[in-house]
Amino acid sequence: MNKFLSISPEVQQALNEGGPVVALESTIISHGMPYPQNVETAMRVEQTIRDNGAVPATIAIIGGKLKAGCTADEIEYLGRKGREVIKASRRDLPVLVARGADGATTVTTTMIIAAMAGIKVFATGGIGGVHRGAETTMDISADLEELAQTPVMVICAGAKSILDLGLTLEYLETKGVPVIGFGTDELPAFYTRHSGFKVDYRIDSPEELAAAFRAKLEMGLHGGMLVTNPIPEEYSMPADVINRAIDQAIADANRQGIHGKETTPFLLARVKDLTGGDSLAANIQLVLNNARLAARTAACL
Ligand code: PSU
Ligand code: MN
Repeated sequence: MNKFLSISPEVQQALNEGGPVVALESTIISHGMPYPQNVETAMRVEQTIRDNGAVPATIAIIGGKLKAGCTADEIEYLGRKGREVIKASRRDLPVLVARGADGATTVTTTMIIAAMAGIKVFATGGIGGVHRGAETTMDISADLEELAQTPVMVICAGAKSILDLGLTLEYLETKGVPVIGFGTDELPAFYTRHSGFKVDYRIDSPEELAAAFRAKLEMGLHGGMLVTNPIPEEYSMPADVINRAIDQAIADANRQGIHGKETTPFLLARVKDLTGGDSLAANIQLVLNNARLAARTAACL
C-alpha cells in the first residue's frame, strides 16, 4: 500500500473480502451544496449505499493523507468549512500532500484515490466537462482527462448545461471513454432527463454495466467508463426554468470575471440561488438515485 493513502478499517475489510465498495467525492460536499444540506446529503448517500448492500468510501484529503473512507466527523468538518477547503484536482495533489493540507476531491481526484485503493465504482452528481465558450477560454475540466486514463466507473446524472454538452461528448469520444445511458438512449442533463444528445450505448441492468466495465479492464484498455443515470421523473425540473437560471448564472460569471477553478462552484451556487432551492432538492435526489445504482453495480463486479 502506498504511504500517502489511508483506507478506513471498514473499507479495507470490504476490499480484502472482495465485497462491493462505492467511492464518493467530497467537492460535492464542500463546494457543491450549502451547509448543512451538504452534510445531511453526504450521510444519506452513505446510508443509501449501505441499504443497497455496499460499503461507502467518501474520499477526501485530510492533513495531507489521501483518505478512502471518511468518518462522520470528517464529513461534518468538510461540510462546515465549505468553500474554505481547497478544491483539489490532479494538479493540486503534490503541494497539498507535501504540506499536510486538506482538500476536497473532485471527480478527478476521487477517481485517482479510488484507483489507488482498488475501488472500481464511484457515484456522484455531475461531472465537469467542456465549458460553453471553451473555444476561447480553453476551460475543459480535468475530469475528462481522468476518465481517459484511470480505471474507475463513474455513475452520474449526466452533465449540466452550464457546459457545452455536444463538445463534452466529442472530447470523450476522442479520448475513448464509453458514455452509457442507464435505461436511456439520450444523455441526461442533470436536472432534466433530456438533452437532445445521444449516448454511445443504452444499458438497462447493473449486471450489464458490470460486464462491460469488466471487459474493459480485462482487455487492458486504460481509462474509465461514464454511466449517465437520468434523474427520476418525479424530481426532474422544468427545462425552461433551469435553462433560464443557467443562462443568467453564466452571464453573471462573465460579468464578474469569474474564471479557472472558481467557475464551476460559482455557477452551481448561482443556479441554486436563482431557482430558490428547487435545484438543490433535485440535486439531492439524483445523487441518491446514483448511489443506489452504484451499490447494485458494485455488487455485480
Ligand atoms: N458538477 C456538478 N456538481 C459538482 C461538480 C460538478 O454538477 O459538484 C464538481 C465535481 O467535483 C467536479 C468538479 O469534478 O465540480 C469539476 O470542476 P471543474 O469544472 O473546475 O473541473
Ligand atoms: Mn475548469
